[in-house]
Amino acid sequence: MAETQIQDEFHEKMAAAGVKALWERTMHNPREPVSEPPRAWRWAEIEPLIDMAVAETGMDVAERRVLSLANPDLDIPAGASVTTNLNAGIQVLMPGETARVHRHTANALRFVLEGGNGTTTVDGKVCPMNKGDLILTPGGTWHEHTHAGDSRIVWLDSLDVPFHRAMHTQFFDPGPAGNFPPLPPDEAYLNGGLIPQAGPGMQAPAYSPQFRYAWEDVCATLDAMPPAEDGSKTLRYANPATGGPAMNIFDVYMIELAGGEATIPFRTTANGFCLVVEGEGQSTIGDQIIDWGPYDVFTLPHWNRYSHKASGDGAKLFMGTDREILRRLDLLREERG
Ligand code: GTQ
Ligand code: FE2
Repeated sequence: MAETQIQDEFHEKMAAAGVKALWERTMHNPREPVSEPPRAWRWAEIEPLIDMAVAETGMDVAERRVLSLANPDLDIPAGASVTTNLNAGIQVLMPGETARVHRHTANALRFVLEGGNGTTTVDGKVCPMNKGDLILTPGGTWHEHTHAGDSRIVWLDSLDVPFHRAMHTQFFDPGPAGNFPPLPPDEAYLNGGLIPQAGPGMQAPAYSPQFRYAWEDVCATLDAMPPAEDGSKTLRYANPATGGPAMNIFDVYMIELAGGEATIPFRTTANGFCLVVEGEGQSTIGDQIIDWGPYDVFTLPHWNRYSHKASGDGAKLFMGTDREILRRLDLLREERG
């Protein structure tokens, strides 16, 4: 706004009254949402920072030793986001270290990059953390980490904290842990289609009763399923009791790409990020091309049309999205092709 405009009486009086002229702010009403460009974080750059972070911090100082992936398009002083509604970071736990029990309203997941003899205990269920495992801590569940191995454990954390921040629904309890709902062990859910029913001493929770999704099971399911027309395979980490998303408003997938075949272009009002689990390739996202390799992370910001293509040997991409938030609000739009 020009200096002279602010000086005039109309604008002075509007400012004093706390109003603004809409016609001076909105030049046009865009038909399509404005989107951010995709962003990528390179494992080659992050990996050396892990040892430096360990040298820099004890758990007494850091509580959680997390390198947050800070998207410059979304960064605010209150905290980093990887994409709209989701954050992500690389967490490291050293032998003998523990992270104290706590719970929060935000949904959280960990995808293990370097395993060892570590565990996450979620509402009393002990979940081993082996390479490739996914461990959920749905909002409200008590969780803590232990490490009885002899080398570092590294995982990708992702939480829907930015959404809770926007909704002002972020609550945190430091522990000690309260009463856990009595849940069957995760093993009781490992035969898809056979679901333990609630009964005496067994409560049906509002979230997935399964907290750990082992890498071997993911690979076995991918091997057993047929590819789509573009050669890709997509599996959803589901709440076994409902077939719905792994966590209420936080949806996660594993995508296997055949080498050399580009996926059918797709765009959605949802926001996602991909962690490259295996393989190398490139993704065309909006008007950019992102080359990627193991443990790189890149974003799929809303309404950018995207297509993935792995090099000769194929690849696996872990994807987290806020799709469920938009779907439940009837705000999901998706276009293939
Ligand atoms: O591991 O419980 O990256 O509570 C941020 C908050 C991880 C966790 C994060 C958390 C955790
Ligand atoms: Fe936590």
